[in-house]
Amino acid sequence: MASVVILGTQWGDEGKGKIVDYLAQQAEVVVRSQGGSNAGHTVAVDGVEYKLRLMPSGILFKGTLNVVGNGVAFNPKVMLQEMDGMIEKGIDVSGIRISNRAHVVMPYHCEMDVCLEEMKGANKVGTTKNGIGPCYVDRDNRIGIRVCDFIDKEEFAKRLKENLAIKNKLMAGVFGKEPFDYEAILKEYEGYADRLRPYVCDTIALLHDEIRAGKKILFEGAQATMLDIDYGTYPYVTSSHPVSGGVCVGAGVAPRDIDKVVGVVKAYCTRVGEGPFPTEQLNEIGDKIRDAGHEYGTVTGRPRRTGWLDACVVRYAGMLSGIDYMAITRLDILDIMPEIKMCVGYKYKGELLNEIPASLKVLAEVEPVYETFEGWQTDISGIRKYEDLPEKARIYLERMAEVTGIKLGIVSVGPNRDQTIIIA
Ligand code: 2SA
Ligand code: GDP
Ligand code: MG
Repeated sequence: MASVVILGTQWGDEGKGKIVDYLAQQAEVVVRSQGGSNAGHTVAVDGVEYKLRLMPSGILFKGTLNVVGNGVAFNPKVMLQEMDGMIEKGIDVSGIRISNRAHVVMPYHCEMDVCLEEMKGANKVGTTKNGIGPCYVDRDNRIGIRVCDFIDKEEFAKRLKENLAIKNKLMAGVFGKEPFDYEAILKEYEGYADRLRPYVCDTIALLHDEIRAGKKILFEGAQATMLDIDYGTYPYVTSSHPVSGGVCVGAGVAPRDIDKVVGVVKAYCTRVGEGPFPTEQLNEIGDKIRDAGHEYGTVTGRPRRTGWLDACVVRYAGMLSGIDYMAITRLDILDIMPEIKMCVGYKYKGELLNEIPASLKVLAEVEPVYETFEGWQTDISGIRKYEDLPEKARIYLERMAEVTGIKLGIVSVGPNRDQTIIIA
């Protein structure tokens, strides 16, 4: 392993945190390059569960550098809460490095996220209300506040004033809300800046040096391909690029510095928030999967929508990100299913589609073409070798590789680090 990207191939919550944690055992640097506190990675180590949002998962390993890249929507309050939680558990946080170019999530971003969702009514995106979209909008509107400005007292005071002059007009005039208090935000954020200043640096130069020194680097994806602002089910997407190309922009590394791309694939499929989901099972099968898999949002606690694996989506993710191999997670959740289905194509008005349709109207109307597999109906959570998996499980996995055109690399059969099968 040299530098590896780990990303989600579906609509998120594939179990990226667990796979990152597994591979982070060999990593020297773990990097987040997009998203922010909207992410929720649950990692179980020695029976202890850690819920990480902004913090790179490498924090759970001693001596690892944990980089929050320039592409991250950085919420200092959440970062400090996570750091304090780690310190309480005796975890060393001195290896955190925060990009001086990352954009800061401000209280008005969170409020705007809530207000916009309310205004959209039935057309809401179903965001996590973490202010991620509004923070990126300010970046693109060129009025965002970057970490380098946030830790500079004078600059921060000036930029906050400029921003509130605009935001307070919007809040009062458009949303009918109370204006934000300049002094209160200034004081709150100065406090955060004082604590976070020692961790801020030029992470681009840092990563460049680490790469040249031959260090093992893991780029940890948040959200997933179908939530990508350009490639996902727009507008029901997040505001960043969770594909492998996004890593270059969000961390400041060159394409040639990425050696491998791992696509994490949940053995079935889930989605939180609104938007089309062709293989969704709004029936007792969906309920059974949700119950067996405890499928509820890590950040918001929302019940996740559930359905069968959509191999068309995974194939698309492979194409977009150049995935070298798949890490299949949560295969054990399907242990109880007498029958399992996999979507291998879409039909639209009687025609077979070769691509994921751009139009949501079309995607909402496609009819999944399913292949049906016999369930193995046995507990696989204790299995550690591929050849020891029931034949019926291997048939399912091998068909997945065939339809997606992506090799199998890892199969996860439980949340713990050791519940992992490596396929040579
Ligand atoms: P946002 O908040 O602007 O990024 O929301 C836009 C869409 O992106 C989806 N999204 C997610 N989907 C799955 N998991 C996410 N993280 C948390 C988790 C979610 C939670 O790991 O469980 O706790 O509910 C995540 N973050 C964003 C979101 O549902 C919208 O569809
Ligand atoms: P992420 O956002 O992609 O990191 O995924 P989440 O952490 O939001 O959700 C995945 C959940 O599945 C977490 O609770 C993990 O501990 C758990 N998990 C990961 N892999 C497996 C697996 O193979 N089997 C089971 N049963 N749970 C798993
Ligand atoms: Mg998650």
